[in-house]
Amino acid sequence: MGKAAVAVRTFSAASLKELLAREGATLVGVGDITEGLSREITHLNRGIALAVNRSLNRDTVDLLVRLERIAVKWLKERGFRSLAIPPDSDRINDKLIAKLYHLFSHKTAATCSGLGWIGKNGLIINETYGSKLSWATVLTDAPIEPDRPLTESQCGDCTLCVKHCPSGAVSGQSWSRGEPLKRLVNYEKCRSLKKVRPRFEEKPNCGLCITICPFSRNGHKQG
Ligand code: B12
Ligand code: SF4
Ligand code: SF4
Repeated sequence: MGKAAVAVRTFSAASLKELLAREGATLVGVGDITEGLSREITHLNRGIALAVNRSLNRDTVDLLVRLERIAVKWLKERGFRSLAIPPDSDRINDKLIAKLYHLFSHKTAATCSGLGWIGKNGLIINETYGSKLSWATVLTDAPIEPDRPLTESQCGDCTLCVKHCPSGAVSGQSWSRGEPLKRLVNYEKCRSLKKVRPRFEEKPNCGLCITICPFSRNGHKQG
């Protein structure tokens, strides 16, 4: 006789969400990220998506890391395992941390927790804040009730980021969760703009696809 399935009791993350909001998070969601995990971390099938309404600068990274630590501590106190994915591992010159961003994309946790979809600009679009938010993710094995995912683009007929991208990097295709291999943005073109426009040297890039987006014009940025 086969093994009887053991029902795992889920619990609400309402108190964790409230705690993180008090500590400065603009949005917190929980996603079932089972489909988006690489082999090494399949046991950590919940993603706590954290977003702050700030540009991705040093202070923002520090705030996101602090929020991640609070979530990790909260989970540990309840006996659960977790893994904090650094907000901006690309710019941190540390071999171990640099490996983590290949294990998981913040965009996956954001769509799985229903906090946004992937816009034609390749970025997470939240319907209130657009793509102005900066993101971090804590993966965990805690059986938290997940929020409802977003699986389709809500960009509609808009093509503003396609028309205005100075490097011609945005292809204009629409994202859907069922078609993960679509190439929405040519990142080589996006990166190459830095070489010809020295004023972007200190920045990761021009960011025009954020400011031009109608969804980004609503929320007032804090930093
Ligand atoms: C490397 C990197 C870059 C590179 C390459 C871009 C890229 N690949 O995204 C470069 C230097 C070009 C870059 C540029 C920028 N970046 Co950048 N970057 C990253 C970094 C460190 C890793 C991204 C990565 O390689 N992921 C791996 C690939 C495979 O996944 P992905 O494309 O990110 O996401 C896909 C999956 O999530 C999938 N997906 C979505 N939902 C689901 C659900 C399921 C179930 C599955 C299976 C898959 C799936 O669809 C996504 C799109 O194809 C992330 C931080 C992070 N850890 O996420 C920031 C990040 C993506 N960057 C960010 C930003 C802000 C920028 C810039 C605006 C720079 C700036 N001026 O600040 C530009 C924007 C250019 C653009 N239009 O995208 C933000 C995006 C915020 C947002 N609202 O989306 C991030 C999340 C950093 C952060 N902590 O907030 N970036
Ligand atoms: S950051 Fe600038 S160059 Fe890169 S995709 Fe956005 S608008 Fe284009
Ligand atoms: S500018 Fe328009 S097409 Fe581009 S991401 Fe925003 S809503 Fe989507």
